Parts: sequence; structure tokens; C-alpha cells
Amino acid sequence: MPYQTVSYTLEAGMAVVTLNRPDVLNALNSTLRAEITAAMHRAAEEARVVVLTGAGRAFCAGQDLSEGVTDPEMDLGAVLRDEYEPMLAAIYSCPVPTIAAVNGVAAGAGANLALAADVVIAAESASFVQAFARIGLLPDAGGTFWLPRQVGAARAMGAALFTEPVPAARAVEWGMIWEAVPDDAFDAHWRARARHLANGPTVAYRAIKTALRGSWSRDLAAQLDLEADLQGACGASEDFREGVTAFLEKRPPRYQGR
Ligand code: LHQ
Repeated sequence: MPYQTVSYTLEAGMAVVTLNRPDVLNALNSTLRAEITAAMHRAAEEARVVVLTGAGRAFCAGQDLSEGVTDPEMDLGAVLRDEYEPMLAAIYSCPVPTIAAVNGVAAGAGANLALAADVVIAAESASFVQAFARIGLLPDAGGTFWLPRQVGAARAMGAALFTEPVPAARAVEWGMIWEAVPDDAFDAHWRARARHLANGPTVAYRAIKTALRGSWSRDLAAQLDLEADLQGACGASEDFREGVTAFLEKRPPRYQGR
């Protein structure tokens, strides 16, 4: 089925999901939420890395505020449960690595959508805005989960209360994102990063995600146990054999992702 609000490409194991409502800075309406969810599920089946990015000058301006959000019959909680949560789960539970390539402003749920990805790479001109309190809301779409864990309680609270844009370079300094890249190098850079992951040991990447993403809710003994289980599985992968063989033969590995 053709998409109306995202574009989807798959090339050499790299799926690119581009939010494509540039006239409204890729604000999230119901169709876009459903199409991001569907595209992520599709990519999880057929890609070895998934990139989320935005068309035009913004990454995503969050909830589409022209979607009747103040209508008395619109229950924001239901919208979050029924449409945002499946979309976020499709991103953070994706079995292959995910990259948010944040090309411009990421505001409200758009900022937190980016934070749901494994790796956030931003153009230097991009910024992250916890805009919610400007319109009388609290950070949703996982903001109150990711922010304190990534940037600490003080910065999370300040960002949520004052809603000031956090420029990409500061987001790196805070530990909110992986890297900020000069605008003119941004496109080539995230593509190279994505290619690296698409050509990498996919079984190990899945294990890394499982171990790191769940580590906040486990104690040390459980985490060590999980590492042992996952390493057992990685040790049985073809990619592990190839990685060791390539090392001993002093050549780059050719990982097949199994
Ligand atoms: C937009 C939007 C937008 C519609 C720009 N909607 N048109 C979840 C569950 C359910 C409901 C409630 O909320 C949530 C979670 C949330 O995400 S709440 C937070 C929603 N997002 C915001 O509050 C951010 C709103 N946007 C902005 O503050 C600014 O647009 C930013 C800072 C992102 C960019 O500013 P500028 O670069 O100055 O661009 P602009 O404001 O001129 O926007 C360009 C166009 O995009 C403009 O339309 P126009 O026809 O005048 O060219 C805006 O109306 C439209 N647009 N954001 N969220």
C-alpha cells in the first residue's frame, strides 16, 4: 500500500523512513502516526538498520495541533495509548538498530520520537524542544522516561519547565544524543553510519539492544545472567565466526547478519 505521509526506501539493508509533511514541519497527524508504525514494522522484517528522518527543514514538530486536539470529545490519553504507544514501541522494540537522523527542529512528541531511536544523530542547526508546557501539557511520548535517564533529573526538569530549545551541540554535551554534525556533512554522515550498521553483525546488535535497553530494570546478577545467555547465542552466530576469522586473517569482516 502506498504511503501518504512517509516515504520509505530500502537499499542494501538500509531502510529510510522519511516523515513527509514538510508544510507543517512533519507534525504528527493520525495518518502519519499509523504510517510510521507500519513502516517500522515493515523495516524490522526486511532491513538491517532503520533510519528515521524528516523531509524539509524540520525533523518533526510533534502532535499536529490542527487535528482537533482541544475538541471536548478528543481524549488525549486515548490518542497516546492507541496511536502514540504502538508507534513508539515499533521504534524502541525494533530488533535491528534504529537511527534518528534529526535534520532540523524536533519539538514536543517529535523530540521524544527521536529519543526512542537507538542512536540520534543531529545536524548542528537542529534543536530539541520539550515544547509541551508552552501549551499546557507535560512531556509525553516517552519524554519523562528518556530524559531523566539520559540527561539527569536537573536538566530534564529544566527542559520540561522552561521549554527552551536545546541546540544539537548541547544535546550531545548533555548525553541526550550521540552526535551533532555540521549541516553540510549531515546527510553523507548519517548515511555512512547507517551503512556501517547495515553491514555489521546483526545478531550481536540485537543482543546489545536487548541487554542495554532493559538494564535499568534489572539488578547486576540478572544482567550478568542475561549477558551470558545472549553471548551464548552470539557465539553460535556465523558472524562471530567470520569476525574472529577476519581478525586472524588481518582482513575486514564480511558479516551476513546471521
Ligand atoms: C504546525 C505544527 C504543529 C500543526 C508547526 N501542528 N502545524 C500528544 C497527544 C495528543 C495531543 C497533544 O499533544 C501530544 C504531544 C505533543 O507533541 S504536544 C506539542 C505539539 N508541538 C508543539 O507545540 C510545537 C508547535 N510548533 C512550534 O512551536 C514551532 O512550529 C517550531 C518551534 C517547531 C518551529 O518554529 P518555526 O521554525 O518558527 O516554524 P513555524 O512555527 O512558522 O511553523 C511552520 C508551519 O508549520 C506553520 O504553518 P504556516 O501555514 O504558518 O506556514 C505552522 O503552523 C506549522 N506547524 N508545528 N505541531
